[in-house]
Amino acid sequence: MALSRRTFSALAGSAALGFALGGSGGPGAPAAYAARSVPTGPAPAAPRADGRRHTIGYDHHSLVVDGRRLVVWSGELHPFRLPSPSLWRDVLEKMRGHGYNTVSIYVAWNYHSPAPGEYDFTGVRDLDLFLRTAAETGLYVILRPGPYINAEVDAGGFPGWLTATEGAARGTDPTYLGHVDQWLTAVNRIVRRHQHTDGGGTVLLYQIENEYDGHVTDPSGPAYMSHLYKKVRADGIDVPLFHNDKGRNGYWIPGSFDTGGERGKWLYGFDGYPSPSQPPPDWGDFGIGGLKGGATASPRTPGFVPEYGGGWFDPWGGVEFGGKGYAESRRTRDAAYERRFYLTNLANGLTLHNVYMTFGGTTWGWLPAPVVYTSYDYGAAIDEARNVTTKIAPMHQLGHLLQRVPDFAKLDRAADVHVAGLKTYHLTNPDTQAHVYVLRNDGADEVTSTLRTADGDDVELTVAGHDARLVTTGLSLGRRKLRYCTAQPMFVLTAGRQDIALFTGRYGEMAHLVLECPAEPLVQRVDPEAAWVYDQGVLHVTAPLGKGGLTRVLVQRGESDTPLLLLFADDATSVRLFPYDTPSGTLLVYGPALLRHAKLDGSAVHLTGDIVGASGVEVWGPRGITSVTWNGQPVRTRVTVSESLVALARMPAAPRPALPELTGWRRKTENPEAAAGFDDSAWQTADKKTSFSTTAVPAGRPVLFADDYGFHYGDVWYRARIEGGIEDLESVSLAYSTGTQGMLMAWLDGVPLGSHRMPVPDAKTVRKGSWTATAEFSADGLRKKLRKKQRRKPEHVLSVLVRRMQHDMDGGSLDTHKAARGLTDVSFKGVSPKVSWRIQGAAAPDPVRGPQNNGGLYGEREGWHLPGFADGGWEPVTLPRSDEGMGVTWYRTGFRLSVPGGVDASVGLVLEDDPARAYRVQIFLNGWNLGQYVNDVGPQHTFVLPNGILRTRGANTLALAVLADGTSEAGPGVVRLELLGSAVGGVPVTSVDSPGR
Ligand code: IPT
Repeated sequence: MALSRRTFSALAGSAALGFALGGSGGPGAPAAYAARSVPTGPAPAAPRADGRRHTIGYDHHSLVVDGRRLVVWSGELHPFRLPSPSLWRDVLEKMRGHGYNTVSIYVAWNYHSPAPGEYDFTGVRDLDLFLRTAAETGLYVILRPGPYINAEVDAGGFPGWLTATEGAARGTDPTYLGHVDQWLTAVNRIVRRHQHTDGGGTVLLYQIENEYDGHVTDPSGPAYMSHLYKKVRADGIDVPLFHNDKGRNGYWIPGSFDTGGERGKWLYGFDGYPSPSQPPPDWGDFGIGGLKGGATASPRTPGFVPEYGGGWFDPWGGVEFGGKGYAESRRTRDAAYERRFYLTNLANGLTLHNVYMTFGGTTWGWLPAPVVYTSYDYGAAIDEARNVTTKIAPMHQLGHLLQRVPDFAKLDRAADVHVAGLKTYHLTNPDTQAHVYVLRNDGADEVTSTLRTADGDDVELTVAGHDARLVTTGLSLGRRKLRYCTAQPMFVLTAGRQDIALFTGRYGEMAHLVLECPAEPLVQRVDPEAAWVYDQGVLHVTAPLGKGGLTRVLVQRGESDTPLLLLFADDATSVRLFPYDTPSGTLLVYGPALLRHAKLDGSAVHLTGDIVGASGVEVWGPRGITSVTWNGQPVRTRVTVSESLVALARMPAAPRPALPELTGWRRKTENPEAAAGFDDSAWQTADKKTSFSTTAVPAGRPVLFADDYGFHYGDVWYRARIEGGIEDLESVSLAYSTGTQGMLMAWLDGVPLGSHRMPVPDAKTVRKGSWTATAEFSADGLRKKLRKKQRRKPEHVLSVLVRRMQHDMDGGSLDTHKAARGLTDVSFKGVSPKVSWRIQGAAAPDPVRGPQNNGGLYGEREGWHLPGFADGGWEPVTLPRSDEGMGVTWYRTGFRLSVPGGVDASVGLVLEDDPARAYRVQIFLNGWNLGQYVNDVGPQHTFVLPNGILRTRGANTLALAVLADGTSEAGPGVVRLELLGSAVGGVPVTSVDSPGR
């Protein structure tokens, strides 16, 4: 393939060296390929859609953007898991404020393609808007459009319709590749406009496939990768491409497949989700520990983890192997886990990090893979309700550090150091001679030990059990030099006339900082806690962390000398410190829960952001600033000793808006399809003989797989016309395949035969993926219910409703997404009637909410879930309810919210009931399917209602579709709204289009 002109220009400039040398590395390439030619220096400024050309290169240390080293500190967020485009900005700004410089996104093919050849990038699917918003926020983007993504979504991101097409996926089958090319064309048409290389946006890197190891068994694997590579290039994508290797196998290193002669624009990446109960693995460049996998597989490209667990997904609940809820993920992979594992990555020389997930969000509608429930909170640093959790602290501290202390972009392994009781890594920057030590405690008990630094200092430090500490020596703190500090640096910056350096650690610990000062300085205590002593050219400062919030110490030699302001903060304090670059200089803002934006206008500083708890505001900035506004309101300030402006009064905590009780319910039962006389003449006939499914078609019987009839999402109805008497019927067997938590209900001539549900996953089945079962209904019960005369009739109707969950993922390139969904085989014992079938799933996809919004329940087909549906004739009821019997019942009500303007309230819907009751609920808010609640499985009880779909100042309609399997009484029980978070600030929220009918 010929390189486009644009590609050449992207290659030009100082980064060209990185490219030229990048070439096809491989196991034999020299590990010492260090391009010392790219010096240690400031990282590139936060990216924008600035219309200018930028170069993206690399050497084995790091990416090199416009000739400057960039450490990528990225967070994963899935736009499809936050169906309210305004809120993308909210989460992106939270990420930016808390130290991320990059957002990584999967683009899910199934979310954008309701049918072959149809691609929807509008409304909640507006990829262009997402990429614009990321650029406006100043974040780079790592784009990951598959075609296969995994991601705990339906079919791993493959569209439902693809499950019914010919040809094996994830290989070179021409039918498959034809569909793939259409998808990539559609995505790339948008992405092309947002590449950082030509300044249209901030797309930095682009991933093809995900965890692809099909080549182990399929010799055409390299040809498949080559096809994807060339296709993406042909579409005008010229940023570096990469793949995400599962299990650190060294798969798809540079040179492992044909890139059409193009060299040096391919990175090797691998992922990892290490268990919190094991010591963090050494997967880096340095081969510490002798492991072959990880970055050592590709010595010429920078160490890159496109996914590194920042939490973990939670499976459906139930017995032993069930999910325990996301509080548990957040507990087992807590802030210390992140510190310990991410510092180990840093110690291993990795410089491209993506935290999967940083905001997990909601797998709404029928988007979740069968293994997970609706919430994809992931135990991430930012929770599903958009609240920043305590897990943000290590992310914030590391993220700002990696962007603002350039020494970290170019580290080499240095001489081994032994520190008793602590696993120790030693690195050094060849240009600045700064030394970095990561000291890790893999035991449960706190360890106090001594580190002998390269300068010969003995540093006593304590590391808590299962935690780690970063110690740096020889760092430039503006115009002065740090000898060492027991607390972790977070940034060094210059604001106005002074240098400012922040050091962070755990609450209550004592930071000990040693600064080289050839002449005795003048030290001023801004806060009472700190102490110091000057001794033979060094200044020792000690400061307890967190006790008084922020501790400030001012170091200066005389009036003419540039002051150094040392700041000390514990975790909770550090996340309220926001460095921010403006065209007229750098600011530091302390106090609020979030700084979104800052603007300098003459002597005025205009700040916007969020207040959660009562907080003050303090600002350091360029000289000459005299006034501050916060969210448009003037703040009365005074000037402090450390040359900041500090607010005279604290801003009050955010109010907690009251939420209404949910009353005024109306109820209506449905499933008329169960009745013998129901008119199904408009339904499709199910009489196909062959299928592309991986599930076998039973000999001599029709294909009943829902996907073969175009029904790819949600519930599906079947009606069989049975010709011949059923007097001798012994039993009916219904074989079906649904994925975990699927179920069915069956009726004969309108009389309930019974229900069946997939066995609860146990140790054996939990990892198997596809769930199939056979429901056998004996005719004994039927004889009692159906009178003889009726049984003798020549014609009967069997009605079956299958709650089919989603398609399996295809992690192994085995076409497992093509396992059938719905009924797979039906047989009758004792009689051999003539049987003809009809099938009905979802109506035509909702043009706004998309195909994953609805299945084929009667109420859904009739629009009972939509806000404009007239339910006046329904029976008024109150909740909780206890109803008998099997079938589908709907409940609707409306409620109004009046959250004060300027308050960002995050609201959830909570469902609770006696866990012995076997029923489940589809939740529709303003017509949007926001999840599935399974009362006797759980563990999810709280469903986040995203603002935008939720009208926080106006009227809302809630509709609940309840499926009761008849084995117990059914609810709903308690249904209520709950406030999940509240901040003053937030972002302007545009209502998400929610057609009423
Ligand atoms: C890795 C996938 O790449 C990602 O899509 C997601 O499924 C993640 O896992 C788990 O949430 S797969 C890896 C765990 C083998």
